[in-house]
Amino acid sequence: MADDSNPAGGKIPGVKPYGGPAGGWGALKAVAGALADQETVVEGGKTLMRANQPEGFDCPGCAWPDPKHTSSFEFCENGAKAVAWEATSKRATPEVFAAHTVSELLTWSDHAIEDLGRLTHPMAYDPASDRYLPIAWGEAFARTGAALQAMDHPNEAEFYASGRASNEAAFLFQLLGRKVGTNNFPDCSNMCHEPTSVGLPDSIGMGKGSVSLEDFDHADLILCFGHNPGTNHPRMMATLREASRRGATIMAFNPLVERALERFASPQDPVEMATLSSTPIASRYYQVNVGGDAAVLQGLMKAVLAFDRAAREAGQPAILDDDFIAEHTAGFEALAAQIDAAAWEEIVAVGGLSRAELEEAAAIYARSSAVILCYGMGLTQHRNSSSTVQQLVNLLLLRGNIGRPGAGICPLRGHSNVQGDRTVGIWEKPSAALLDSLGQVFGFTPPRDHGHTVVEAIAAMEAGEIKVFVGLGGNFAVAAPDPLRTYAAMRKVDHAVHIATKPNRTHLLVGRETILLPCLGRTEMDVQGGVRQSVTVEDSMSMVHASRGLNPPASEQLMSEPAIVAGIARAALGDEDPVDWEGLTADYDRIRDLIERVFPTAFTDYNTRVRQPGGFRLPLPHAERKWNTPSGKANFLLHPGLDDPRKGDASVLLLTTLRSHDQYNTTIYGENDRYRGVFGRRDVVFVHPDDLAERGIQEGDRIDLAAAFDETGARVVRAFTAVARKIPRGCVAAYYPETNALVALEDHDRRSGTPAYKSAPVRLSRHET
Ligand SMILES: Nc1nc2c(c(=O)[nH]1)N[C@H]1C(S)=C(S)[C@@H](COP(=O)(O)OP(=O)(O)OC[C@H]3O[C@@H](n4cnc5c(=O)[nH]c(N)nc54)[C@H](O)[C@@H]3O)O[C@H]1N2
Ligand SMILES: Nc1nc2c(c(=O)[nH]1)N[C@H]1C(S)=C(S)[C@@H](COP(=O)(O)OP(=O)(O)OC[C@H]3O[C@@H](n4cnc5c(=O)[nH]c(N)nc54)[C@H](O)[C@@H]3O)O[C@H]1N2
Ligand SMILES: [Mo]
Repeated sequence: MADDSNPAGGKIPGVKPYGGPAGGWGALKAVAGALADQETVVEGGKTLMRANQPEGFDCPGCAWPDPKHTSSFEFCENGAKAVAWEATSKRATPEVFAAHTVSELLTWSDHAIEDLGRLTHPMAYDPASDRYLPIAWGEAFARTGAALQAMDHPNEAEFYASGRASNEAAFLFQLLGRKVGTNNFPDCSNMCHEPTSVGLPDSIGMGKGSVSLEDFDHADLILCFGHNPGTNHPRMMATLREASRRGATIMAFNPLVERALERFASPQDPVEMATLSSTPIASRYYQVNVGGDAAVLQGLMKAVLAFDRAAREAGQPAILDDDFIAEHTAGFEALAAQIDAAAWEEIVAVGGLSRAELEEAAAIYARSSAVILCYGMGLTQHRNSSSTVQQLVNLLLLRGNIGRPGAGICPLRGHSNVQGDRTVGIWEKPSAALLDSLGQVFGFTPPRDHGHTVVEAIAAMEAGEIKVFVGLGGNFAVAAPDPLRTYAAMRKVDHAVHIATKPNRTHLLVGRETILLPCLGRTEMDVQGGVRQSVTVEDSMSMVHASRGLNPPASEQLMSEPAIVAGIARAALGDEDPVDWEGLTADYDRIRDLIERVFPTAFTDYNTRVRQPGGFRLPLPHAERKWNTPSGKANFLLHPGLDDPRKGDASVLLLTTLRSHDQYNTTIYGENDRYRGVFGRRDVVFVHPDDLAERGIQEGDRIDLAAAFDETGARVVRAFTAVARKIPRGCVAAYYPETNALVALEDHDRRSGTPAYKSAPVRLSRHET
């Protein structure tokens, strides 16, 4: 296992080796720092203790589930930072906006813009003064309503959603969009786990994971492909740590050696904290090539098939689960033929793992009786990701590792309610069943044409086809690829309205008319008609539960997301619209009753069941081996062929763009990436020492990265610092969103449209001043 993750430590300012485990005292210190830095109001610590409690709020940090939702708060640095960032005492008041033009704010860093603090008033952009000025709520709604009514066609609107919105807000949002007459719902999923939503249904009948948290107690092997839980799902570390202590094997497939996948000290374990000890996590660490996972999966399956044949010939028990394959699956013969035909040479070259390594991992898989396969963005953000997700399933199906205790597939969702938003209808490609049901319950004819994904929305905006953009949270333009085109496209929209907690760069890419509507965050009390309301969210494992904020709102002017969506709806649809938007906002039980009517099977007795401690689990047929596919079976699916984003040019490197430990997507809390040994800066590129030497570049030198196949020559990021790392040859890594300029809009998963943020072909050269 590679351990020395920072060979050059000490020589470069802000880059030094990180020797400790993930977690531990460093994590506790970081929490204290985050709370102090944000001058967190209302007893920051007390707020934290109410996260993920039955009577508290759902942590906005990630979508990892809670053990039964009743245990004591699980310590999590990521969650603490998210809470501190939202519960800050800093305010972006009208006075603050009066002091800075939008042109000036655009020169600020992403960190500085959001660090202005919480939005306090509805604000409208004033082109004459180049400033945001306060506006009354009624006027804001009226202008947005008028803009939506003035369109020539409903498809001239985009309704973007980020994944923090509650089920209630998201349900009203999709109803608003469809009543306006469009399915243009680009959402953050389109940049995230869309290959899961597109790939899994063909394989196993549903675009969601199959495991529950309890399954981790029964697995004897856990495979981790392309995710970094120490930073992005810290509460998962408690689960992995337990599994490791219990003796389960954990294998990581990742081009970078991530510290938390090596060893972890639980801040909740008094012994580990007192003795500075830690628990080893992955016992096998495989440094796959960037974009090499499909090849690795082929290699693993090739070895498993070979072991199976050898076992049968030797008269030993088969490795494949023959009964499962016969009863529950289709397509095995074709898959076996494809795998047989795949050449080891290509598998090794593309995947970056030797045949011996692949056989070793496959042998462990073949010996294990219950296997869970977890994966994240390292797997989903490539050109063939929907198919690669299906290869993950193939590997599991070979030994019946889906739909029984301790086994299954576990996509790690990002935003805390990104899965729920999709469940309640935020989807640009809605099923006919959803539209039929909506039409029946609400007595209207929903649009049937499919709408835009994020990438398609940007293209339409660029082409001048979009007049209105409504953003329910998020930072659309900064999260998207190719700022050169995306920022310009954003400015072409006539009327943009952003529902947000804090200002960000997308809000500054103003068009003719741009409005900011400040909303309550998760941590805040939402009182409607004198009654404290709860909202509901769905975690990564399909558990739906209630969330209720406790802090006083950041400003008296704030409205809840459901109330804002209802306000826009009333203004856009007019008084004659029969939906009782005002009544729904006054009591969220009524919104849930409507969700239940539209989705009677999934949300039976919604209001009753969500009041039970821990909430309830949505039906997951595939977890019970009921396959909702046309064949009624789980399908082995073929891979269309390994990809070569370098187009045969060996001088091209593949760039993967990552999150640091101190950011939440486009929200940059600070400039440290503790576990990777980077402090006070983000302008670094991790490169293999030999790739540097080959180009005559020394570690610590300034370098430029240029998009490899860009005819304009404009897609360059300049003056980054080269840091040598143990990363496979030909692969480089740098932070998102600073390097999004290198990701071309056209480079996305062919089937789901998810941008290939994790395999951008680039060239690296010395920076010339
Ligand atoms: N603190 C914090 N928590 C978060 C977020 C955050 O930004 N900050 N974001 C949230 C969101 S929206 C999401 S989607 C999740 C994201 O969580 P993750 O999926 O963990 O996201 P990333 O950090 O982008 O990258 C994951 C890992 O993939 C590896 N990787 C890169 N390229 C490849 C590859 O080609 N193959 C393989 N096998 N691995 C590769 C990287 O080295 C990295 O360790 O986290 C959520 N939680
Ligand atoms: N290069 C590269 N690009 C990527 C990725 C990558 O790995 N590499 N990852 C992609 C992924 S996985 C994702 S999910 C997207 C993320 O894309 P988004 O979800 O659009 O981005 P966020 O950074 O999460 O959004 C931050 C903003 O959300 C607003 N906000 C925060 N809390 C709330 C709230 O409670 N309500 C409302 N209304 N607004 C709120 C604040 O204004 C804040 O500025 O980025 C994608 N982009
Ligand atoms: Mo995400």
